[in-house]
Amino acid sequence: MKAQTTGRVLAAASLILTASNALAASESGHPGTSKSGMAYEGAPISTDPNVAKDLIAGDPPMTKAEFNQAKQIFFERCAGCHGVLRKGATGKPLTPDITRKRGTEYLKVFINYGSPAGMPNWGSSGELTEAQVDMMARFLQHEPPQPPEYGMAEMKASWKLLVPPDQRPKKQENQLNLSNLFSVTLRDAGQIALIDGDSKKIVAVIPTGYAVHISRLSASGRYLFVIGRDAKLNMIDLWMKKPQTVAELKTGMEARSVETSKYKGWEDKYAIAGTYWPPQYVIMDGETLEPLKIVSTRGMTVDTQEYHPEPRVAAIVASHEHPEFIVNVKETGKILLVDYEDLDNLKVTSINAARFLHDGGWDSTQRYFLTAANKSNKIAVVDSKEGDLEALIDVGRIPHPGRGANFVHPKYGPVWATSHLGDQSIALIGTDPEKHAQYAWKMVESIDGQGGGSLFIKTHPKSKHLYVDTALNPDPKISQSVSVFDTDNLKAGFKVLPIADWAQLGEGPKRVVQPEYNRAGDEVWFSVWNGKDETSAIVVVDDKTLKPKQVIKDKRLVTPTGKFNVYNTMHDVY
Ligand code: DHE
Repeated sequence: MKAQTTGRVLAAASLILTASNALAASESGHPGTSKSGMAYEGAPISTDPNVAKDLIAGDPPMTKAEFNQAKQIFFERCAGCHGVLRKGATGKPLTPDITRKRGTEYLKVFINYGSPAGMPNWGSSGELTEAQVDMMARFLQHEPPQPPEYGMAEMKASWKLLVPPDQRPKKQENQLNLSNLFSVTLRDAGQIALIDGDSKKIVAVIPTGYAVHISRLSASGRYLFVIGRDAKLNMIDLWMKKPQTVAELKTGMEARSVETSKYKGWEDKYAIAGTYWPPQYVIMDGETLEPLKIVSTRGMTVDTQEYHPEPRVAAIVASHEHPEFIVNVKETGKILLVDYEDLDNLKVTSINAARFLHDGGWDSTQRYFLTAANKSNKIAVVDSKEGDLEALIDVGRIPHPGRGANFVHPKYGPVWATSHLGDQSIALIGTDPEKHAQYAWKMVESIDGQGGGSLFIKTHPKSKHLYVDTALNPDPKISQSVSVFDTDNLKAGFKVLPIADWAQLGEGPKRVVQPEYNRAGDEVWFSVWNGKDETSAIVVVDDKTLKPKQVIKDKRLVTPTGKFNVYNTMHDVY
């Protein structure tokens, strides 16, 4: 099977639905789906192929070796969209009651040539051999083998308390300006880089889980939590002479989210990680990562009220209003308020939102959590004070805010903005029910950016600029640049900053991804995300002049994606 340059493994996605279908087709060899779109949705999971049950007898025949190989391919390439249990999510359900009716030949055509709805052309693209396509078509007609569950015994066995709290420094032992330190995901290296925001020097490179996803800070800012796709969680003590991992826990088999308790009196007390597989979350001790409480998210969907066996945990934020974690459950479309006051008598409020919940962030008052229900093209708003759903707002196609962007609009007052994967629009939502009640929880304006395929949008309370990336746009000109708006004069349209050109990297996809401000709010950092074997960079832009200030290039900067400024992440500034 052809190796992937970037290590990103492909799965279907009808994500990039811009007018550039022709471009998409030429890039991916598949009509309607860009290579980047395919790459975005799926990622390898670390499920051990040898753990599932023996070959299930029945038609169509498969050898045990074939079954195991097909299982591995499915987990790596297909589960991202179709779900591990093939119940369907972004991709169609593929349970045997459906696939057996279709039969081997029909399934082979689909796997070979894909579909305009977003299924990649695995066969004709050369990703799978003819024999593998045939094997996958047969495999799909068998009952899906379930990866193993992962409970307290497994978690405890994986737990490593490398430096116990009493052996850690009593005060900061290094000279770092911690509040302007950046934790940078080095995606395909399985590491993070700590970069000093003042000198722009890499001060440490720390091994973490596989294909790291995000970093979050403890409420005090002392501990950095990094979660890998393989669900390995690293807790890094930034006070040590040389910041290093002080505790580790494998929280499951596949994960994307981690957060820590932030409510007054509960700072640094707990951490929580949500997993894609098994579908559950775990609450841990905030100083040691000792797993304390595991809760399954399996249950009924919000709309059809059917049982879903695999509702994955997406974004998690920590409430500032109550001792609660706010947990997005993707497939059920429910948002959980998990009260961590009494873990033995756990109170969980389940809020009906919409499918499929993904990422989101706070409004500027940090009372309302705004989050994307991406396949419903809606933003759900949770009032964390009252503990209920405030609104469900129709926006553009496949909203993808990251944590979103808060600023004061000249007419509508405080707004929160999201960009979209599926179209070029940027939705502005009024967030001030006190002084601008007539605009609150409405999409007050939709402005056009330079294209679809946007993943992240960002501004800062000290800035008058709104930056929008378009990392997954099929047109390299667009994916390698960002648009920037003047928040006082959105009508003037956007300027385009050719970030990747400024980095002067030569060959490679060079996607420009995730704006992140420094502590002062006068610089914005962008990753120029290249292939694993190509040179990547971080471009620092002067927010006043919109000119490049510095390009950080270093051979250790392998596939940088997310960047997390300690102060801004710790205080939810965006
Ligand atoms: Fe992410 C955030 C899931 C692909 C970079 N990503 C998130 C969050 C979730 C998520 C649930 C919110 C976490 C939180 O706030 O608690 N991401 C997924 C996926 O399921 C998906 C679509 C496919 C996959 O298999 O992983 C996916 N994500 C990507 C990428 O391809 C990106 C661009 C590069 C990468 O590193 O893999 C990517 N995701 C990010 C980043 C954030 C993120 C940088 C944090 C943004 C922030 O500002 O908080």
